[in-house]
Amino acid sequence: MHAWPASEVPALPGQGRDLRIHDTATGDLVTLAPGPVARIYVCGITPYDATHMGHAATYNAFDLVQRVWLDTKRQVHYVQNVTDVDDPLLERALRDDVDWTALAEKETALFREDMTALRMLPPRHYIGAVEAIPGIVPLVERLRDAGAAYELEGDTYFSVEADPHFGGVSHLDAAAMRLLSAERGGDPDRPGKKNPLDPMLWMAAREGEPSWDGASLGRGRPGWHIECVAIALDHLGMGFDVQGGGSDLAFPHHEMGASHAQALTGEFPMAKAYVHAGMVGLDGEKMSKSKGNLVFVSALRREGVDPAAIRLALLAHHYRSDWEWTDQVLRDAVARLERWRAAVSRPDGPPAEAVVEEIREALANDLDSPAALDAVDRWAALQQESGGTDEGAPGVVSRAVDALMGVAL
Ligand code: 5CA
Ligand code: ZN
Repeated sequence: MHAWPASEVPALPGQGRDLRIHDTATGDLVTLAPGPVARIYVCGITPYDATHMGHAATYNAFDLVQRVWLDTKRQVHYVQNVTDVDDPLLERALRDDVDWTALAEKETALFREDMTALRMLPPRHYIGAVEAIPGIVPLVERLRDAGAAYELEGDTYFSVEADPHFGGVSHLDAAAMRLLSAERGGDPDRPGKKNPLDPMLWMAAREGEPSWDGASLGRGRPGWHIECVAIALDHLGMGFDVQGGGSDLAFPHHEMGASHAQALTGEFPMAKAYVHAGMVGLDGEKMSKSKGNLVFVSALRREGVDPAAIRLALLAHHYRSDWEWTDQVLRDAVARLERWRAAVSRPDGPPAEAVVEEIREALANDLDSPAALDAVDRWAALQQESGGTDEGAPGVVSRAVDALMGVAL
């Protein structure tokens, strides 16, 4: 499917830094050394109740990853999926008595608009689960033929025992895995499974639900984890640089994905770094579609909030921390945007080189966007207090803020 239009990324003077980022699989900060084309897969939305502030915060983190890479003069091959068929989407369509494809299309369109307004760079390949089915079926058949998958009452399950590295992404103990599996789309209590954690690869057609031709698997629809593996391997291949998502994807989604890919290719893990963003909450609870405690990007835009202020509100939090959305967070961001715009509206100002380097340094250091904002705050305060004589400095700061953080001043 089509993605959304790219905003321009201004070129900056000087040289960007290599990104050091926290990898969940090793539990460490790793300095990534991508080739001339850095490869990143970011898990996309399940298209209902888009785009809430939690989504926006997670996509903001991975937009920063790309901007740091682009600043090192690399190209970026970015792939994102849309889980446009899955249980929660079908359940929502049923609840609201709407056609599931119409719901998915409407929400995906809204997500594209929000991403465009927030100046998030688009993926080169934006792929729906439904359009990926012809590539998913042969992978499931291969897993089955290799003994890594088995059939249970017509459904096909992956056997986690097929992967000697299983657990190597999230490092959780069995009890925690079982709990999270039940919470996040698994069915650990279904009788007949070899291991309660085994996830479904292919679900046989159910009465009243959509289904597709699955060749030797029979009619059905794909499981969630194999969807992302098929899309990532098809477009990026094994050993790409980053797989990203919110921290709720570490287990089971990224763990199972790495296991599927291991069983298919013999390599582990699929990505060089597994990067996870913290959860955004509202009123003490994780913002989630199932709880319904959501603040939407589009609702704020409708109220006339500048998308650049929303973006600054996201950037004010370190991507790995869990944080709460409040009215004050937005008020602070609106005030900061006003200060920055005033500061860059003059033709001259304090020197820009140091602030550009500080932003670079901060973002290359595990995407420390609060430190980057702080650097610009200090420059803007200096501009307001005593000004400066460097001709063109405000333009350089303005371009740096746009190129490295996606904020148009
Ligand atoms: N379609 C799957 C991924 S393949 C999915 O998880 N979709 S989602 O719509 O539920 O979430 C999209 C992304 O937003 C995921 O990376 C998820 O981790 C992230 N996300 C969801 N809720 C929050 C939240 N409250 N805070 C931060 N990130 C969130
Ligand atoms: Zn995914």
